[in-house]
Amino acid sequence: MEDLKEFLKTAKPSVSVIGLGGAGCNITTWIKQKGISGARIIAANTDANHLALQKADKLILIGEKLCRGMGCGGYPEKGSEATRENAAEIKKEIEGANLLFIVAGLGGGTGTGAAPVVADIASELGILTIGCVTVPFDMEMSRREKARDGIKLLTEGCDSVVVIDNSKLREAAGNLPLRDALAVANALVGSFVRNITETITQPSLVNLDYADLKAVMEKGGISAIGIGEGDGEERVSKAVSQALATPLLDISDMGATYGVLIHIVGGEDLTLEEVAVVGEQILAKTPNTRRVVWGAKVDPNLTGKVRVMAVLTGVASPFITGEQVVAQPVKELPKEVVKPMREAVEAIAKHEEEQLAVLTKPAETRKEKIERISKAAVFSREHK
Ligand SMILES: Nc1nc2c(ncn2[C@@H]2O[C@H](COP(=O)(O)OP(=O)(O)OP(=O)(O)O)[C@@H](O)[C@H]2O)c(=O)[nH]1
Ligand SMILES: [Mg+2]
Repeated sequence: MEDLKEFLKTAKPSVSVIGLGGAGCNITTWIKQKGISGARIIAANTDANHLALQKADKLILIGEKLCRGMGCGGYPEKGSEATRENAAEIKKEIEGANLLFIVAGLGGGTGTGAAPVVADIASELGILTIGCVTVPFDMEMSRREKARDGIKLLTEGCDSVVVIDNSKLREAAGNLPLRDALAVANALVGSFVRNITETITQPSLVNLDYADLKAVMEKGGISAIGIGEGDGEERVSKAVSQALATPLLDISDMGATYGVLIHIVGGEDLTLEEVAVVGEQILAKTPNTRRVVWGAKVDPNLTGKVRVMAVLTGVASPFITGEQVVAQPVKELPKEVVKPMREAVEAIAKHEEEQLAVLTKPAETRKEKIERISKAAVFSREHK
C-alpha cells in the first residue's frame, strides 16, 4: 500500500505555467486567482511595476540590467536578450516539470521575445511544452507581423503552439469592446490551461492522461481552439457545432487537422453516452485526424449545460503562412470509422472503474500504466 501511494505520487505529472510579458502575466494572475489544482505558476516580466501587481507562486524580473525594470518598448529582440540574462534562474524554476505552458500575448517586446527563449530552455530539458499565445487585433498591423515571426520561432522549441487570434475572438463574441475582448481572451487562455491541467492531475469523469496529451500535442505545430456551449435537448450537438464553427484562428483546411483534443465540462447530469457523441461529431468534421483524445469533468455549477473546448492540432493557418483562406467542403465520416470511437469511449469508461479498483490491486509499473492508458484512450487510425 505504501509503495502504491509512492507510485501514485510520482505518477502524477508535474505541471508548471509561465506567464511572460504584460498579457502573459495578466493571464497567469487570472489562473492563480481562480485557483488551479496541480500546477505551479511563474510570472516573468521586464516591467517591474506591472510584475509587482501579479499573483503567482514565483515572480521573476527578467533583464534587470538591460531594461532596468521598464519593459521592452515593443522590441522582441530586447525581450529575448532580457530572458537570456535570467536563463539560469528560469531553468532552475521549470526543471523537473513534465508539462510546461508558456503563456504570452504576442505583438509586444517582452512576451514575443521571451517565449521562444523559454521554449528552447524547456526543450533542452525534455519537457512537454505547450505555447498558449494570443495575436493582436487586426488594427495592430505591425504588431501582427511581429507576432507572426514570434510564432515561427516559438514552434521550434514548443511541442504545440495554441494560437488565439484576438480579432477572431472579438468577432465570435459579437464585436465586444476592446477591453472586454482582452478580458475574454485572458479567461479563455486561462481556462484552457486550467482545464487541461486539472483533467490530467485530478480524478475526472473521463481522465485525460499525460500520455494522451503527449500523443496529440507532441508533433502538434500550430493548434487552434474552438469553444461551444449548449443546453436543452440537443445541448451536445449545439456545443460541438459552435466549437467547430468558430475556431479562434483561421484554418486553411479543417480536414487536414493532425490531432484533436476535446475537453468537456457538464453538470452532474453529464453522461458518458453524451461524451461519446461529442467525439463522433468532431471526428466527422476532421476526417483525416490521426489522434483524438478527450477528457470530461463535472462542474456542479453547470447543471443542464454542456461546454466543449476543441483543440485542433497541426493545422495550417493563413495567418501564419500569409495565404488566403480557402473554404473546404467537410467530408462525412464512414460508419465503420465512427463505431470504434464509441468502443474507445466505453473502454475509457471501463478504465475509470479500473482506476478506482487499482487501490486494491498490486501496483503496475509506470511503463505498464502508460501503455495501458494510451491503448485505451488514443484512437489512431490510417485514413485516406
Ligand atoms: N489576452 C490579452 N492580450 C493583451 C493584454 N494586454 C495586451 N494584450 C495584447 O498583447 C499584445 C502585447 O502586449 P503586452 O503583453 O502588454 O506586451 P509585452 O510582452 O509586455 O511587451 P513590452 O511591453 O513591449 O515589453 C498587445 O499587442 C495586445 O494585443 C491582456 O491583458 N490580455
Ligand atoms: Mg509590457
